[in-house]
Amino acid sequence: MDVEKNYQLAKEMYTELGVNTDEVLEKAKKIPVSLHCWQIDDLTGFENFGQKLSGGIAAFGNAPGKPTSVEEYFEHLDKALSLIPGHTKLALHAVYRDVNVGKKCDRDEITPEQFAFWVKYAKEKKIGLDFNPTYFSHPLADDGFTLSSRDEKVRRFWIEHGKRCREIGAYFGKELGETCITNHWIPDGYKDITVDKVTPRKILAEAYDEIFATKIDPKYNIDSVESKLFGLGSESYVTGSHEFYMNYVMNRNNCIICMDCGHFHPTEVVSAKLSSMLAFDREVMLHVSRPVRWDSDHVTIQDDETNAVMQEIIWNKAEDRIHIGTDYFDASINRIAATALGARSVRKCLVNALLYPIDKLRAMEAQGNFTGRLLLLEEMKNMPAGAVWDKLCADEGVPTHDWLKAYL
Ligand code: RNT
Ligand code: ZN
Repeated sequence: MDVEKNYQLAKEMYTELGVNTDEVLEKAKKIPVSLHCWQIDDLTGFENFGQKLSGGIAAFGNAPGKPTSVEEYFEHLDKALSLIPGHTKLALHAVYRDVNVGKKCDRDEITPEQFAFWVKYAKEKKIGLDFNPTYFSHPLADDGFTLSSRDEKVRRFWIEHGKRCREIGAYFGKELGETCITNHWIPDGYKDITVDKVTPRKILAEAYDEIFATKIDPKYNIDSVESKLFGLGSESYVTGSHEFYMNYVMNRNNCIICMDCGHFHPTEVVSAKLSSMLAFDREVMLHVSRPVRWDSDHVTIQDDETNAVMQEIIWNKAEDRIHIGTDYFDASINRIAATALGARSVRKCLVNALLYPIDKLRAMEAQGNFTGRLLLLEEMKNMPAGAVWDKLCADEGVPTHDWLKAYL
């Protein structure tokens, strides 16, 4: 396949529509996509190698190839990263710490030095780092409550964990010269009909107030809080709902909202929510996932919703305010391929969005030319975006279609 020849043909076609594909390529490479580190090993982590995931989330499937050691984990991660073009960040979870560094401790005492190997890795790979406290897969999360627990001892443990994680996030930001987003998600909730839905939310707001009390330069670390609709075992009530976090963020102004595409009612879409955040100059963290009937965490693909999310970002020039991250874990398919596919799909959708003649579309909309708007939007779907994507891969030194061969 002649990537260059195809690209030149595509370039000509886009030029006729007023789209400069060379500029598109430049932009498309630079937008950070934060790849979660946990599809590689079903979120097992290194803290207690081989431990089972728990806390309202689960990875289903039994595909062979799950790493059996930390060394193997990194071989697999290296491989996945070698298939992903463009500026990548890696989103870590606290359970991916090196327990052999420093004194033996639990999650309320973790330190930046336990993550120094990740900083080294990130520098080598020229990637950024994001972070996530792990408020689950732990005995103190077993009764279903962490930061909104009524048990002071349990709550204190997790508040300390949250504080430590922000410091680690700031350490990443300083070391790498790229802001770290530390995303807080808790599983807290009740399985069955809940009569007091307010008390846990008041407790949670106070817990976050404490976690975020110390100011950290947003150049180094920004915190995000991730809402959820329901979880396994918290079907009736989740303390950290979307409304709770929207109110928290607006009232306190100490963190930003994180929206996971799988954490809303099945007919609700994140792409429809972003404009309301942008209208008030709010920043948003995204967990781009693919919900199939529920919060199933399927691998991100180029579906309508992922395209729509990227269109909202690109068409509103909001790349600096909406932070893109992935979040999925499917153990039924090859984990390296899954990791690469999701990240590639997200960036493909970014390329697709960048290739639209958005100024023309906006002008037609403002002038009331809805016929032209619809006709052009439809026409764009058959344009050769794939040839531009291939060129991006070739420029970045990652395979175009060849990587599929290993799996076909
Ligand atoms: C869980 C949330 C959360 C987790 C990760 C592992 O429903 O989506 O983001 O998937 O923290
Ligand atoms: Zn998520």
